[in-house]
Amino acid sequence: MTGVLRPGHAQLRVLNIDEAARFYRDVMGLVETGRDAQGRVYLKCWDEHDHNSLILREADHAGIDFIGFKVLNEATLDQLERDVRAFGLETERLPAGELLETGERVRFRLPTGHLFEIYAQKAQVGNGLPNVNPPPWAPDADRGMAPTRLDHCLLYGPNVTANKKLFVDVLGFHLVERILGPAEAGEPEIGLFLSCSHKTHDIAFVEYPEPGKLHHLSFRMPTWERVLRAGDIMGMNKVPIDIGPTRHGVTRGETIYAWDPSGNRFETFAGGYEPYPDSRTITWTFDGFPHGLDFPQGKLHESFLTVVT
Ligand code: M3P
Ligand code: FE
Repeated sequence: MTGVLRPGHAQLRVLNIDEAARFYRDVMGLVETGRDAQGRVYLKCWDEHDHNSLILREADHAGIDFIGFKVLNEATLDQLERDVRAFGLETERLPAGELLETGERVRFRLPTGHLFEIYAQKAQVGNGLPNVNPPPWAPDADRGMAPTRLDHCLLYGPNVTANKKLFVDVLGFHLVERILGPAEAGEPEIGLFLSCSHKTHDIAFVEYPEPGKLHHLSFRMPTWERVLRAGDIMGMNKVPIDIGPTRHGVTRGETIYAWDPSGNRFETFAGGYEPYPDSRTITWTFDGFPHGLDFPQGKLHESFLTVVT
C-alpha cells in the first residue's frame, strides 16, 4: 500500500470529558495514552501501534470535530496537499504537536462539510507486544469490549458525489459499495463506501441535508463472537443499543450499533470481505436496501436512518 494508508484518528465532541474517558477506557476497553493542556483525552485500541486514534474533547454538543488519515510519508503528504488544492479545495497546515505525538497535518473541508486531515507522522508506542517472538495478544485485549483498531467512520452530509470524486480521483480510494436512492428520483447515489486498503470501507458517506454530521465511528472486533461479547458488555453496563447484533448486507459486516454517553453512535464491527482496487462495485438499490442495512430482518430501522450527531 502507498498513498493514503488508513483512518488514523478521529476527534469526538463529548458532553462530559470524565464520563466519556471512563466509558471509552473502561467499557469500550481502549488504552488511555495522554491528556493535553486543552484537557483533551487521547486513546488507542490495544492492537494499534500509533499513539492515539480517538481524541475526546468536551463541548456543549456531541459530534465529530475532524477525522484524520495517515499517509505513507512526507512526500506523499506534500503531493496530496498539491493535488487537493488543484481539485479546488483550500488547505491549512496544522503544526506538529498540536495533537499529542502527531506531526504536521494538512486539513481541508470536504464537500459534505466535514473537516478531513492527512498526516504522515505519529509516534509509535506499540501494542504492548514485543517485535520478536510475540504472543498473540496482550492483557488489554481482554479488558472491556477491546476492539483491535479504529476501522472506519460513516459521515452524513450533502454532496456525497462530490466527495466521491475527491476520494477516488485525488486521494486514491476505490468505491467498494454504493446505495441508490428511489427510482422516482432517478436512482441518485445516496450512500458510498470507499476504501484505501482492502477493507470493505475506510470511510463512508450518506447523503443528508445538514453538513458535517457523524453517523458512527466503527471499531474493529476480531470475530463475530467478540461482537456478541461486546453486546454482553453493553448489557452489563446499560449501554443503549441502536441495532444488533446482526449482519449488514452492505459490506457483509457483523455488527452492533450503540450510543456513547454523549449520544455519539459507535459500531463494533467484524467480518466483511477483502476487495481490491480492481474489484467490481456492489450496488444496493433503494428496494434492496432494507436487507443491505440489516440482512436477516430486511428492515429499515428508523433511528438508524435519522439519528446523527
Ligand atoms: C456500515 C458498515 C448503511 C449501512 C452501513 C454500513 C448506511 O456501517 O460498517 O458496513 O445502511
Ligand atoms: Fe459501519
